[in-house]
Amino acid sequence: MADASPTKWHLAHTTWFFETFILKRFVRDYHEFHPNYNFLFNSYYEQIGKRHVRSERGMITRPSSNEIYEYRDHVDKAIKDYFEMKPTSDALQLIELGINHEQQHQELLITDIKHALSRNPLYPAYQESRLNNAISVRYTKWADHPGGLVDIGYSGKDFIFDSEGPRHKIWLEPFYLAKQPVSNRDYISFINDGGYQKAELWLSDGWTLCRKEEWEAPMYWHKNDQGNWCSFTMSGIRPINLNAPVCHVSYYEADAFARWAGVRLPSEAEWEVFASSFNVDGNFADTNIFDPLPSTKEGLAQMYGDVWEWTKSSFSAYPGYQVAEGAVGEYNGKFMSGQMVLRGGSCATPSDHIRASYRNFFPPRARWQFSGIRLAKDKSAVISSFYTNNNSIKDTFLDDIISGFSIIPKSISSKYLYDTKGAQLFEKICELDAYYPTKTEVGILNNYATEIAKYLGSGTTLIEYGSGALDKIRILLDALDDPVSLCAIDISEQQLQESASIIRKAYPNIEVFTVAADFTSPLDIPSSKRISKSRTAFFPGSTIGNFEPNDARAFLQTICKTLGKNGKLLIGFDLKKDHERLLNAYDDNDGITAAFNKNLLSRINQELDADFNLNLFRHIVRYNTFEGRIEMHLESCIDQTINIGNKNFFFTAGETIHTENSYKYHIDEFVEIAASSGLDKIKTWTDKDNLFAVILFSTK
Ligand code: AVI
Repeated sequence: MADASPTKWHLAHTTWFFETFILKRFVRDYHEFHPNYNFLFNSYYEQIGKRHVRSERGMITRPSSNEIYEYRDHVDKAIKDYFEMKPTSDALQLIELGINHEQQHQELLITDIKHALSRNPLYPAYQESRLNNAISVRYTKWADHPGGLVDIGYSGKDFIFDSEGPRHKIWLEPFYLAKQPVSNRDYISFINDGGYQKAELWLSDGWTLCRKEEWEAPMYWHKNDQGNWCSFTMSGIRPINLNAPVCHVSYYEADAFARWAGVRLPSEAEWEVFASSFNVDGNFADTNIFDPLPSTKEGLAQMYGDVWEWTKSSFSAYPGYQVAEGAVGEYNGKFMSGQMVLRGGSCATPSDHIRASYRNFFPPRARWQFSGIRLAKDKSAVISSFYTNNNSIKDTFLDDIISGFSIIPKSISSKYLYDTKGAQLFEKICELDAYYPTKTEVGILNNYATEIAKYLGSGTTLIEYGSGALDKIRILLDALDDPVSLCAIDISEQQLQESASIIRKAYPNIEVFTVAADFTSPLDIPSSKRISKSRTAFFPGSTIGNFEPNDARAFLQTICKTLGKNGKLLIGFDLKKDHERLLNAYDDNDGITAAFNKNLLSRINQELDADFNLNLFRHIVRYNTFEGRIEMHLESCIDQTINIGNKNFFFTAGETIHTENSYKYHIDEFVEIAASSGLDKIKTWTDKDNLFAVILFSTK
């Protein structure tokens, strides 16, 4: 393989580096080991002279390994002798460069041996497996950065490669960085979703290469006879560890994966501002495992070691960068074209070789390095959570629309779906056969009301968040032993009063309070005349799925505060399931959900004096596998300009406005989110088809 070199060549070349740049330059009577080695072992230094063709290094049968060891001994001895002669500071700097250069080749030794062994049909193992059975931790996906003016580049006094400086300022827009690298599990979803077959996900050069090389998975992956993915490792062919970071992907694959996931790769500055607050610690070559491991740490993890992380930054000069004089100036500077930066080191990098400012670079096609993916996304492109504002006054609405339409992709907060017409349409959606969540949840509550009531005990105060028509709470009220009071919280005052008066009539012994407010903020719950023994929050309908996971966590914490110690939360949420069923639920044949979605445009027309033509937008529903959510969008059918008040917004044909996210969870994913918000699971109830779950939690 043209990029890889034989082991003995690496040893000879790193030796040649010391001979050429130190001994020949600084030691007057140095005796060159062999007159032809300069030709054989010069890698790419034009100023040093002509050299052997890179792609034919594998054919160098002579000198033998023994002769190269003799060469090494000769150079080592000469360097040692030179140390006795008090080297100049210029020479010392070059010796340090030579040592760091050699560390780079230590990594290449591993990557090139791996490649050579992988080409042997017997798939020989370099070593016994040293993989440990680390259990990976689940995690919140994104670390938050406010953006602003930051400094990047090296600022200390130790050795660095010239391209790591000068330190300089750079402006970052607010963004999120994924807390862990993309796992093999995530990557298999991309493969299964036809990621390698969809041209629209790929950069043009990447797509051409993907077709030409017939890529269908990362390098070294094979399917075994049972159709399961395995990969060639330093311990031979092994099953893929789903929780370990994906590895041996090119920049093109990393970029296509990010596009598929609806996000992007980080810039090197975004990577560095986070990495610089961590000590360099991780799975490096020193562990001798030579394979990436699953993360065992909560939070931002594996910034260092395991896999080099492709960034979206091309390798280029920082402001003020100056190429070193002479041939060593060819070390980095001349590669500042057509290469992308990778950060953080890998399981084949010596640990003391890496630092936050370290910039590795490879052409976007390269796959044989231990290269993986960490994602990032723009903060401005993220839809804010459901019901986050406490009012819908015209100014806020207009501001939100203007800011949502001024970014790419355009978006509107899903809370604006619920004006009077929108709320009516949503009620119609709940009656649709295709929209299973409402009926399924009601079924679960009916089936298990007696059991739920036992857990809640007698004399409780119920608090319902986003209470709407107050239908589902009746199932609980009917089953509960002597409930004391009900506090219904909803943003719509009118609906609250209407529903509350119905409940008061039906349940005269229960004191009913109403709070018209944004229910995501902490609230004072009015005290009842009768003393209640406990507080129970009720949050049905999978509305929690309309929150971004971080916002969901924050909201659950708010509920915990309101409940106090030993409170209980009964919450309903929609489960992950086959995509077809999900897509049908959000794109019904009667067009009710489409009308619900498009009603947003009528609302903007009416309230903000806009001129949307509803026929020129279509309702689009997608399941985003990576994020685990249904997305609703409105797609422009043609190129068009929309006037909103005195502002114009241009929509290209096919461009979408992202209008809603509806997250779907596995039960254990949700329990984990709740646990990290201070809630312990008491019991889970589901329906027979596992479509929906209702869980009872208690506060700690
Ligand atoms: C309110 N929420 C739980 C609904 C959902 O399923 O996410 C909103 C909805 N959007 C389209 N259909 C229903």
